[in-house]
Amino acid sequence: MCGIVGAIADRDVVPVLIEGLKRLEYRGYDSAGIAIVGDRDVRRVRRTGRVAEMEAAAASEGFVAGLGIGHTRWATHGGVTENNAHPHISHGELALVHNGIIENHEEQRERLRALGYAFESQTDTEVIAHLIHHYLQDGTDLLAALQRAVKELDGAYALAVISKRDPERMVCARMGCPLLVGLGEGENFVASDVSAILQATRRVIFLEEGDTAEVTRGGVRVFDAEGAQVRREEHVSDVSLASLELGPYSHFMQKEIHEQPRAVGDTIEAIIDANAFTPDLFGAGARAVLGDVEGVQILACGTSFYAGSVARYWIEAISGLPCSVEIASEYRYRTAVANPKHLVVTISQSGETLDTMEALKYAKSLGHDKTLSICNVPESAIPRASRLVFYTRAGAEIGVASTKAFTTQLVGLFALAATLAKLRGKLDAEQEAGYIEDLRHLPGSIQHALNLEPQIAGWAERFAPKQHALFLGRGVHYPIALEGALKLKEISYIHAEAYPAGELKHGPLALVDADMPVVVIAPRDGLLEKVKSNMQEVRARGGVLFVFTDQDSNFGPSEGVHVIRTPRHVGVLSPIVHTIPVQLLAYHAALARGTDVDKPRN
Ligand code: HGA
Repeated sequence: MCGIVGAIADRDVVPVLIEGLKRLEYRGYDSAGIAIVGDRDVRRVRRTGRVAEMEAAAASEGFVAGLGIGHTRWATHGGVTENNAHPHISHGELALVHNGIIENHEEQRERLRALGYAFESQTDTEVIAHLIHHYLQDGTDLLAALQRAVKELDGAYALAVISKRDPERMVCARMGCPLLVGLGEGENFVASDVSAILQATRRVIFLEEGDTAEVTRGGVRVFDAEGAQVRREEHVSDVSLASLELGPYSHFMQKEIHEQPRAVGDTIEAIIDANAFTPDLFGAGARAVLGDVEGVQILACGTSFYAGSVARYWIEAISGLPCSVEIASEYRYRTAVANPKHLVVTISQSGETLDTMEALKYAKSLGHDKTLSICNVPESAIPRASRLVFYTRAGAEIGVASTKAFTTQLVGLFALAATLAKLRGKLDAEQEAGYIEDLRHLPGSIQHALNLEPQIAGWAERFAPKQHALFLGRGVHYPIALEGALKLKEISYIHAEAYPAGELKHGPLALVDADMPVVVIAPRDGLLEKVKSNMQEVRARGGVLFVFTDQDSNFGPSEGVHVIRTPRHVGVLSPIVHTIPVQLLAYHAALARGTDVDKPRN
């Protein structure tokens, strides 16, 4: 994902921009650049590849300035080339960085071409630079030109713009992509993520949808979508610098996998303190909202979608409410039938996932006003747009492959299932006490699963030369098989598919041979005997099985069947514990293949 950082100060801001871009590297990117306004001209340096290469180029060209913007690009429109990297410049006059996608870029490009603008890149972004330049020509100032330009854009953007004609300010805008302003002493900043500016300040203002802002050394003025000046609350970020450092670990993914006992421990704290599943866990007014829902609609993307898929099993089994789960980018574009008596639950680590945000807006437009967000970042856009919120307490997640966010989301979703059940009279005191006891033991069980790392690393060596892998699970563990396959392909680039084990005979069995390792999530639950039959189907075709099962299951290794035993079966929370081995398997397979774990390609 792209990243933005900008700074205006009485000191040289180039080191601030470079440091900020390095802090954003974890988001994944393919090229990087900075632009500065110095001695009444705009200069820029861009490079494909790593920020360090661009930094060296900036140093050799003697970049020093009190005003500048920087960007890490993750290409959506136009290939990974230096010409497509940001900042984009119009007529040597203004420079702009952009996160997001401009949907009407072709139409704008035609219009600007007719006005005489020549294009250097294939990006959607370049039209914005020329559009602002066009409006500057009739004497409009930089902020007003930006405000006019954004009115003509369809799509999503976070923008920061500087101009050589206006060395005293930087202007910015947000719609659909996060952007914040950092407040310093006689210096100010913009960034798409607070981690980019923590080195300089913790005081931040989160811009809201449709906002534009003018940032000078001495202050910040924010305007809403109608152009009226508004006051946005100042926050003090509590993201710890330690969470942005690797410490003794080799990769952020490894660090974050190992942080899960702590992350889950922090996330269950409020439940343990209350010693109850209470609507208060979900914010003010939750009793009224949750008390009369007749069903649950979960909307999410990627790993969060798999967390929602686990939750469906829990919600239906524990509370008796119907629950459906849908990928947000599908839901937002289809004609859905709303039932306003259903609770809409959105799940997003960052709270800024664009498709999830748009799906929420669409659900609200259909009449859904019972909304709950499960999110890791306080004050982000999705919780702000929801009536209720459950904040996971995973801490900053730096690794691109989500790990601790997933397991803490599962904790929040389990609390929701239990709370809905209790409100509907479906959870007696004994069951409630049992679930709370299960949660209390969860960090310990996760630690036990983490201790299996050496054995799992041994398996990963065998996966490393393979091209394909199959993951199987059943029931509430099927989404864990999906998550395992996603993690493996995302960071090791081994093609991996997940199937509900019962589906094997309806096609995928044709793929199984000795070259296709088959990973099975096989806990000691009511489906274990069924899963064992599915494993026989694999063995009969010469497939080699790698099975994660509980310590107390009656399942052992045999020829072609490798077994690693996770802790004793932990009951209903078993999917959370069984997530750990598939994360470790993906991590070590990636290490064995020598891929860049924290910055996977594409
Ligand atoms: N559409 C722009 C910016 C891409 C982006 O925001 N990625 O996360 C481009 O392709 O350059």
